Amino acid sequence: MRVFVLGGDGFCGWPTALHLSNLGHEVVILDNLSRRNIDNELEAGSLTPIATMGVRLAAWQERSGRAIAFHRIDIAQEYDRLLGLIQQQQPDAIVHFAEQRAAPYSMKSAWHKRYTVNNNLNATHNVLCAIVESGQDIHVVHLGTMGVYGYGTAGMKIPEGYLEVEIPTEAGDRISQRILYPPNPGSVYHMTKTQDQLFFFYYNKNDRVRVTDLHQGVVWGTNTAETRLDERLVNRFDYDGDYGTVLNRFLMQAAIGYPLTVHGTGGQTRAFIHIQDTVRCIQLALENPPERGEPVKIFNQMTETHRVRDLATLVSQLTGSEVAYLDNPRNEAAENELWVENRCFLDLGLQPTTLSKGLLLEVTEVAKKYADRCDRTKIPCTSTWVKQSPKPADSPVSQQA
Ligand code: NAD
Ligand code: USQ
Repeated sequence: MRVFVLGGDGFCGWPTALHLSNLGHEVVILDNLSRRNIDNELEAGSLTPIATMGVRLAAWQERSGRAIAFHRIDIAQEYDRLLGLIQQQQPDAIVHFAEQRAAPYSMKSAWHKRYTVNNNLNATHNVLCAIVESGQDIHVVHLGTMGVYGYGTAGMKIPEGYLEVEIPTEAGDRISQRILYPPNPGSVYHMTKTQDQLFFFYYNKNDRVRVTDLHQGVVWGTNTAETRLDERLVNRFDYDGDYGTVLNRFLMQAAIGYPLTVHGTGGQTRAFIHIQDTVRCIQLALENPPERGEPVKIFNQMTETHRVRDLATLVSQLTGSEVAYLDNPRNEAAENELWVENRCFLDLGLQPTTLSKGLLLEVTEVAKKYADRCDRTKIPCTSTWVKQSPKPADSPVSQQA
């Protein structure tokens, strides 16, 4: 099938584009390279030396004999170009990764909050709007997040998107309804993902757009079967305080002898998935599209849950590194339980890459190999969720100032 991969230069998008191309699909990447520009803004970079898009695509063609097309386009801003590409190329499916995905980045300042909202909501809406305007029946596979649910459970497994509820009526009987699981975002970034869900709900109901929304946990690992084929295909590895995610940060910190940065007590429980399983899940989602008229399919794309402090202990046992318990820059529950239903992908044949199998390989294959590229000054998380309140204008301190 012909597949557009929006955000195909990013951490999840690049290995997905290669995986789909390797399977024989005709892949077209659309990306505005904003993630690389954010690296410039933050004066941080991938631990792995990622090649430019031109070099990446040439290396893939050389290794696999397959071509991937690339269009540099801002999905959130360039609606007419997006529509034109859809009309000309008539993709069977669009995999949508093209959003600003870091919670700490989204909380840095009012500018970053507004950028994240404008970028993510317009990108998702433009995709849906252009599909409808094109008149084509295109399957959208979107990368959402486990964070749309919040991370608490009412003593039950978080279902795959929908919750069956019973509501007492005024007449005294009870009616059953299937609703979207109540959203509970923990950052401006996560909030954009809860709003994406409503776009999907609406366009699916009104225009019968076929959508699969993948509520993914924290992704760990770096390489996949395809990105390992050539150094020029290496995937990005973020370790800085804004974009680095917790487990990959711990692995890199262990490799350079930096005490593992646990926020608070580390009692936060989160869902995790390896990048190799991410690309396999996208394949499974594309191969099992919803029928026209079927409601939005929602899958929980995760394979394990762990407490942050348990991950730190595990990495520390493997590597001998120290663990540092730091003030938590985020506004989040100090401790939570998390149970997640993930039968949909397991039933479709996903065989999870477990931490116990993949962790040590990741430390030696990536974190240690590229340790000398790390800039230690970029490790601390400086983005705080709640800014210090300004002093009241008439307080004695401000009067003195
Ligand atoms: P990333 O930042 O590495 O990649 C996103 C890509 O999208 C980048 O290449 C960026 O340049 C591009 N992009 C952003 N806005 C764009 C726009 N307006 N037009 C065109 N291109 C644009 O992020 P990632 O880690 O690959 O995440 C991809 C998706 O998966 C995100 O939507 C994210 O919310 C979701 N996700 C990621 C994780 C994770 O742990 N990385 C976990 C759950 C869900
Ligand atoms: N944490 C630490 N130490 C660190 C970094 C993080 O203790 O050095 C803690 C955080 O406080 C948080 C947890 O680890 O409690 C997870 O943080 P994270 O940065 O690994 O992940 P998060 O901000 O939730 O975001 C990532 C991706 C995002 C995706 C989300 C999936 O960046 O795109 O949507 O994971 S989920 O968490 O399931 O919502």
